[in-house]
Amino acid sequence: PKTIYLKDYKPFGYLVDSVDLTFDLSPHATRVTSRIAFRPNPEAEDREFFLHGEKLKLISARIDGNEITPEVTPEGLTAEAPDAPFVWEAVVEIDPAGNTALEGLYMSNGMYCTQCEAEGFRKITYYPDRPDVMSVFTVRINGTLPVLLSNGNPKGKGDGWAEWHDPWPKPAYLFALVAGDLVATSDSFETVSGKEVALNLWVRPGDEHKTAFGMEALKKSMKWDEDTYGREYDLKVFNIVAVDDFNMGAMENKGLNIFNSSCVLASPDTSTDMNFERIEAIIAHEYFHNWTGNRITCRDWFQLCLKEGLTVYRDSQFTSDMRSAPVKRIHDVIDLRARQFPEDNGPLSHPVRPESFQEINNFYTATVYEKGAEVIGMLKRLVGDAAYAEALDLYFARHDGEACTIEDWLKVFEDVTGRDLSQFKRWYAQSGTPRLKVTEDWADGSYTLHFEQTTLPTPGQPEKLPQVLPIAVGLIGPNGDEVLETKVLEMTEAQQSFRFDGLAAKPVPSILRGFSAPVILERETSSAERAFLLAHDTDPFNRWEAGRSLARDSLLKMATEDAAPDADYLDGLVQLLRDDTLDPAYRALMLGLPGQSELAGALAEAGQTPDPDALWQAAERLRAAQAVALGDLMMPLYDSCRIDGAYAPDAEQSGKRALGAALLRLITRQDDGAVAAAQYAAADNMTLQLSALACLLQAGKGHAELAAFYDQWKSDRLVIDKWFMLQISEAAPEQVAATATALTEHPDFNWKNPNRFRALFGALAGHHAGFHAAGGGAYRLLADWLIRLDPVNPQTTARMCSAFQTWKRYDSDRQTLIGAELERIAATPDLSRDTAEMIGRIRG
Ligand code: BAL
Ligand code: ZN
Repeated sequence: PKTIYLKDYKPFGYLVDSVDLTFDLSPHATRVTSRIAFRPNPEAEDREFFLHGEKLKLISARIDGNEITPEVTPEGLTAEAPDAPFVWEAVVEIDPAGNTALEGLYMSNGMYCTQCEAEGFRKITYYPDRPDVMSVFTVRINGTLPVLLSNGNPKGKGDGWAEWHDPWPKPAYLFALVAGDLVATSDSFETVSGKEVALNLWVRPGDEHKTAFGMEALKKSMKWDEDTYGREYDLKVFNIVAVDDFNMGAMENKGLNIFNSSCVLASPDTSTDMNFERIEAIIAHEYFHNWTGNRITCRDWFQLCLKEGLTVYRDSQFTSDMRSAPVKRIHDVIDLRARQFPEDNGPLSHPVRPESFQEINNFYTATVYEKGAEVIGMLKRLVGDAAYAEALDLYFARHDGEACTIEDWLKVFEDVTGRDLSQFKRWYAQSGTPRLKVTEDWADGSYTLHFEQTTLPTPGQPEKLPQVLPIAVGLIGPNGDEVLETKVLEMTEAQQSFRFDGLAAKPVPSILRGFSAPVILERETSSAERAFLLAHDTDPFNRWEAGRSLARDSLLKMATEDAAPDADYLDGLVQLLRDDTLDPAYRALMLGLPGQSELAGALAEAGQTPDPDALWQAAERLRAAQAVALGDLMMPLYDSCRIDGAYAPDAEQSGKRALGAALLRLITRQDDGAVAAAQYAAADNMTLQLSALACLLQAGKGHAELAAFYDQWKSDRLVIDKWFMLQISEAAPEQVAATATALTEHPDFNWKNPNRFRALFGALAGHHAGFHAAGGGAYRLLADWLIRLDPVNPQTTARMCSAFQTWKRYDSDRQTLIGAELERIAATPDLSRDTAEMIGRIRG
């Protein structure tokens, strides 16, 4: 496969003035007629007329009305084109019903829909399918299905046809078409300048009761983007469609967002609080793309973080404003450590702006998205809120309608602040997570913090340079009072010290408040000092972090030295749980333990080989110790989490249910599942039902409830995804592979549906001790199914390969077993480019 490099970027030889498309829909033989007005691009040197096109049957091609015979390859076509404006016309035939890869135009449950990002449009018709080619689109759909949708504003419709016109120039990756037997929940939004926007959320008949929350989330997002970023919506209509078969979470097509049904459909009886929060965030994310992604798009796919990092940052701000900012920050950091850190510190490590790829689909990663968002958070911290707002205004004013680069993005900050951001730009170019080592000095009222940053080599990058690190620091006096409020230290050197004078006594430092930079902090401290911060830190993130690091160190010592649970940790935890002034959601987070994979990573980092069984046992013992330490506190606290009145998926209620669920896990260890069974029986919403079932399964009980759950929900595909997932995630390690194998034989295991495939294999790969259980049964099972899925759906297969990315951490037996599976996948004939690239990188 060909490797594509950022440094080779060249503009396309032609500009596109307009695109007219006509679709004659038919499941196996859809005709796509295109009429495209091209003119020479004065910025381009090369006039080669190459149009991307894959899996297309070319029926006819014309230039200025004259039939031509282009040179066609599996990647596209080349034709002789004039060095003057001309009209291209082509007719192609495609097979949506045979398109199982779910890229381009495909069918899901009798409905036509599209996914064009990143390079799906080339499977619809011949086109310069690259984000820097922008045009207005007019679309006519001829088909017998009742609802026919495309981007932009409706232009007309009649029996068996509809026309749409999108006045905003866009790249082809934002094209969308939907045709189906759909029903809408409709509403409207009046924009800040008084324009009325029609809002529709389209679903399959039977799902109407799951649309209300999504619609409210959309309206909140529209208002928030006006209030916070001054961004107004720009079309007469905004359509959202829910689709069951979808590779991603959702897609921001202009005026016609398409959502994986799991990321938009919600109802209290079928969705958990976490589902609701995620749906609200994804609706916001896709809506926010209208400005950060659509109106200002990416010049090329190397710039993906330009839209994704910024839009993730914006959706995290939105969630912080709608819910609890500290809780959101903690959730984000848990997620970053669970998904981005392993990527950044393993064979798949790549910069936020990659410099090469074989298959761009493989770069929709936690690094591009979540680390990309962290980089924006750091930039905002460094320049301040006011300059950030000014820079964003300038970005929108200067680049509206353009396809931009990270250089354009940083330039608006440089112009607004006068700062030189060339060193900061390393965050986009340098991969790997920086380690930040901290030591201290204390003498004569002066306290000095010494920092040293290093980043280990990553694939293709043996040498690393110092990054700009905003380090938010506070100091706390021995009596627990804060003696220095949060101050942002700006570290730019490999080693740097910061002194604080005039202190009466040696303070305790609270470093990296709010997780002000995505680094691994290394500091030798005592349990007592961490317990002190757990009790006194005024920064909610670092207070949580103090507890988290106590738990982590205790677990590591328990796993490797057979140590007893840390008493300081347990004492501190009990104090916090008693504190009714603290938000229940925050207390629930305090009860959480670091993930097993995170612990394995910490051991590997320290040069030790993680033993998955020992880590599992350590977590079991620490949970048991938590239950003993909390003792009589648990039941009254659990009871206090009960909610009288109607269910609402808001921050307050979901915080209480989260704390109740965390306590129920501990209570179930002591009462054999009595309280969990009672909660299950009385549950009137999915959050309570599922958390009770999880506890029962974990205790080796709940067989009757599991069967009843299936019977109750067998016609709800999203709930059945949970049923698949839960049985694996709550199984004992030695049962995991067998449980997963049995579930692959269940009649409801529709493996071609990405949600179902991910429910089963995501749970398998996510159960650390089960996935790595001796013998390698789970490795084999996953590899078997990746090999089976690859010819059907390369994108979902390739994503799932990352389950193996940490393989070099483990002992030689496990490495041999995983290595054999990787080799077996690599040796599969006709492996997709997606999977071949991933397996190649993972094998190293
Ligand atoms: N652009 C792909 C889906 C998303 O990030 O919104
Ligand atoms: Zn996005």
